[in-house]
Amino acid sequence: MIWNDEFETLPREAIESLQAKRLRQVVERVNATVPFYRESFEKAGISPFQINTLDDLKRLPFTLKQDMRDNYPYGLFSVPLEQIVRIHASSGTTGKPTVVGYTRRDIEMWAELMARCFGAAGVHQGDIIQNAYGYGLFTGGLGAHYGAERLGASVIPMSGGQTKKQLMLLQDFGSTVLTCTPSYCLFLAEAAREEGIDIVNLPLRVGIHGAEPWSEQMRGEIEEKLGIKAIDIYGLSEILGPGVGIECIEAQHGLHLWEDHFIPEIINPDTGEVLPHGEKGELVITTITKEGIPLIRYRTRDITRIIPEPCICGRTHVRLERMSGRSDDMMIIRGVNVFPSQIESVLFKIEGVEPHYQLVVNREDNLDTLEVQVEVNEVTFSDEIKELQSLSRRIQKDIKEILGVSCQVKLVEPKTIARSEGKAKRVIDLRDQA
Ligand code: DLL
Repeated sequence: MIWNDEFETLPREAIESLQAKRLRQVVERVNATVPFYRESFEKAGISPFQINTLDDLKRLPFTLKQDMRDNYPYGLFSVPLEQIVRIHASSGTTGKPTVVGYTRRDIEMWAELMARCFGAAGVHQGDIIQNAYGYGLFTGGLGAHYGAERLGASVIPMSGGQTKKQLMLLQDFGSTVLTCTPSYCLFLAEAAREEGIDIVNLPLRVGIHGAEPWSEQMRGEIEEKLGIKAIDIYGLSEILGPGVGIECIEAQHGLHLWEDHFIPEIINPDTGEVLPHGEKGELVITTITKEGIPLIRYRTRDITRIIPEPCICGRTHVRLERMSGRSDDMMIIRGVNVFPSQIESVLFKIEGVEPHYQLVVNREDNLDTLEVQVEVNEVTFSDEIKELQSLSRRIQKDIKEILGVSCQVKLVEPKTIARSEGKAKRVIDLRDQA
């Protein structure tokens, strides 16, 4: 369902002229209200009045996560605190969190975009949405919640965790839509199997999964194990939270990014050069309507490409290919660049292997090593050593052939790898300690 027909199907020229107008406004505004931007424009020798067309965007400097840290907590806000009605923060792995503030209009806009996302995923009034994204400083829970209410569906604010209770509600409340990370979704499926719950035959119809990278193979696992359509949703707290982009259920290919509110660019992460549509690189986003904390050319670190072809669903907003991962998560193993999601794709094609894995990177004698720890199912685990050895050789060989990287494979017992209620931790990098 197209939630906002007027905006979701705007002709390309109309999108671009709206973007150009909004870009001029936001650049002028941050220049006037955020000292960081005034200084950064000055340093780059550019006046906001020189930004007139979309093409001028590339003349502006980037904003980095570090800039948000340096201006912790409120330094990048563009309105006085009295106008901020909500504050979220993303934890980050080191140091202080990244803080974002929303005005009343920002919250309205967020709810509208999340309602569009639900519509794109085929969700409508009458649906019962079990929201298992965490409520709290994390944007997932409240972001999806407000969108669900805006849509007019019934939302169950379950939050993450409490797996047994999740399963009880899925059965008793007849949830038709589940929102949670893809890794937690598979965990729920596993827990259901153990409890003897026939999850495939529950009313659940759609899963809306994001907040972490996942592969097409993982989608297959989820769809099969839960008997649902699994939809990829993208977002980040710095830009909004969930709802920056989503796949449509018609194509399930590429995430429509709401271009009346955001301008996407793909850059070469090493040089900062803007790449043409279709080429893979780092996603950079400029927010053009946000009031609380507008960001100019924010480097997301997420790796994707813009799919230039129009979509069959009728939406005119560009699509981003499923994220391969974050450039910070990219492992460089003896010179070969590898994303965890690429290893995931290889693993999930192999019979007997469970969709739970972790990658341990280390350094021995100045050489990087990669150990792939992956669970095997009960049946395989009880096999003879000979068969287990042959399975681990097969995994090693497939990874080498497809990704060009050598690794050690450690097959582990079912349920050895820690399950996550939110974002899964796929990589353990021991190199700094080596
Ligand atoms: O994860 C917001 C969100 C909540 C998105 C619920 C979708 C669903 P952060 O905690 O700030 O915000 O983390 C943002 O997570 O830069 C990506 O690296 C990653 N990420 C988010 N969605 C996807 C996705 C939320 N669909 C960071 N595929 C982003 C791959 C994703 N990575």
